Amino acid sequence: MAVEGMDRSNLLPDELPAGAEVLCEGQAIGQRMKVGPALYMKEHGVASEAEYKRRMRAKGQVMFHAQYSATSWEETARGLRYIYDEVTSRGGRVDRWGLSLDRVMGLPPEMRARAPRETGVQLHTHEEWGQVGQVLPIPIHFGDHIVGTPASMDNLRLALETGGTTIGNMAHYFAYEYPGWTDQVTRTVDTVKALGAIAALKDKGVVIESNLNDGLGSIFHDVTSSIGWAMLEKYIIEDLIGAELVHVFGNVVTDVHLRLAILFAIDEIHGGETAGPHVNANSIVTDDADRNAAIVGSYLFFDIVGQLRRPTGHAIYPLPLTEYARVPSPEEVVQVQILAHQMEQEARRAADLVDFRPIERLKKRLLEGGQVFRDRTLRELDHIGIDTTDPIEMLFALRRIGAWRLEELVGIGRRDDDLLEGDGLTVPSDMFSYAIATGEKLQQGLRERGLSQRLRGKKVILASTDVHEFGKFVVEMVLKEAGAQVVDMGVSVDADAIVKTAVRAGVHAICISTHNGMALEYAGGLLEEMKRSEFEVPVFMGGKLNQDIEGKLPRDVTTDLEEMGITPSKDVLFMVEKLGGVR
Ligand code: B12
Repeated sequence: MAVEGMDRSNLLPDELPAGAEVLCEGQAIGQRMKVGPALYMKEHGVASEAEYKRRMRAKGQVMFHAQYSATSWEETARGLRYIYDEVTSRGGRVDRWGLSLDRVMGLPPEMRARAPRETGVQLHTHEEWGQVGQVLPIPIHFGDHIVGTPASMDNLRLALETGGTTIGNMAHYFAYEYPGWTDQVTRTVDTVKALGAIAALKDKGVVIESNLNDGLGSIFHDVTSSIGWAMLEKYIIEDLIGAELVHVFGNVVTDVHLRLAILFAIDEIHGGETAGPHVNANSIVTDDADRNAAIVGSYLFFDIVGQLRRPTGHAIYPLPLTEYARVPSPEEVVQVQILAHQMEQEARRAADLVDFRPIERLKKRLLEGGQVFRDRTLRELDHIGIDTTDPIEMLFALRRIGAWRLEELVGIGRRDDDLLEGDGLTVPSDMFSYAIATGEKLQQGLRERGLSQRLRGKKVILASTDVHEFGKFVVEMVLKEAGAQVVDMGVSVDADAIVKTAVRAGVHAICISTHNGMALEYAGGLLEEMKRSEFEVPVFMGGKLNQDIEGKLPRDVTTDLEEMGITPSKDVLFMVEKLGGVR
């Protein structure tokens, strides 16, 4: 079934090089690349995280993952040492840690200074990269902004040299934009080259990681689509490229049945062979840290039970209870690591009470639906003239199609003509259900306050500054219910693009959703651009209204934004009321 406007000529540019040649080049570079040694390799006598993980798995050890990054490396290193020492001295165990790089690290070094500063650490020198592998005696997960970015080759080399062997993040290739970067051909070619290098290092235990909830996989409405997507990634990375792929998931999965079913499904997709990186925390929490203790305790219990039942090698990630507000402090990381360690004792005592039959049934459904999604995607791509054996064509075409169009085209909830009966087989994603419920509640509030159609005749631009799109999705639901005409610019939109479109479309207001600790810097750039274009309309900003300041936790900047003339608010109904008064 062809979709209008979707054929080879408008999915692929003319000048794409052949995937096989780029792969060969990457493999040759990979053979010359040096891996480590990191501190953990020397301490444990292993060559890679995968080897370390398999050893721990054989011992029946449940592993724990910690994530911590301040904005400077110095502060990050200090925090990490504190976390490791404190958890260890209190009888806990951290088995691996993840580095959260600032998104600008995905840009070539010469472009980084011009991009707005966001949440996450920046590594400025070779020495800083070198210290990453030496700071703790446990494996490092380079989960963000290495491969899949415009800086894929350089970042891969530096990550390997410091001793990283689990390298992310394939998901970023498909769903992330990098500020000011528009050349997707070069980015794709470098990504495939880097994957070729990783394939050459497979025997040394180097693996490429993809976070299923951090790319297209987090946007699909149906979990079977995410599982099908995992199968597709495996086809591209393993069958076409020859590298080893591992999957992370879980950030937007609340339901514990689903968490376990996805874990087991992923393990089956990988033939029960790989040592998984970690199961991410369920980060859909409330704005009350005390309540979050129950949410975190519940998923930790079941994630641990899952590892006891089926040791996939995935480490457990305890989520700091203040997740909803901002990035955590080292003390908040320690608190929840200790909670998780105690939870392991509880889970070991009660694991036999869990009935896995419903989970196995759900897993089977996910795998069946996923297989249909994967097969249909390959068939459709082939049908429109994409060479499904060429990794460059595959990556480029899938990125262009995007999650929503792909799901519309091949998802099992939309089409039930073959292999499966569609009814009742979809498994709605938690995040999507949550966003819809939030939007509907706000729409109801709008009606109760008599604000329906208050914005009729108003044209409004809506955009997200970064990858977070559910806040924007909810705001759009409300604006439409209020009768506004919404110009949706999507996610990861640069400020100058917003102003250009705003001028062209003659909008009455600009609404920005932002979450990455860049609110102040982004607002400054936007206002400057508006001034340059002599364009003046009200600007609303919502989401996480904070700014990362070098070395410190992000600071709330609501007052600063107000002083600049922006209306900062998380309250969408307040925005509608205010906007209703704008002529
Ligand atoms: C889901 C999620 C993700 C998903 C996003 C999936 C997707 N496709 O959208 C994924 C996994 C991809 C992700 C990635 C990252 N995330 Co995130 N993520 C979250 C999470 C868990 C939920 C956000 C969400 O969707 N909430 C649901 C929506 C409906 O609520 P909302 O966004 O708050 O919107 C409401 C209001 O704020 C308001 N609103 C929103 N926008 C607007 C706009 C206007 C004009 C108005 C009036 C109102 C308004 O209306 C909504 C309805 O009430 C939060 C933590 C949390 N629990 O809040 C972290 C969080 C936002 N993420 C965070 C970070 C750091 C990241 C990363 C940078 C991590 C990294 N280093 O890679 C990356 C982003 C990289 C990039 N390039 O952008 C941080 C931000 C830290 C900070 N600024 O202090 C948070 C707070 C987590 C944390 N504690 O560290 N994330």
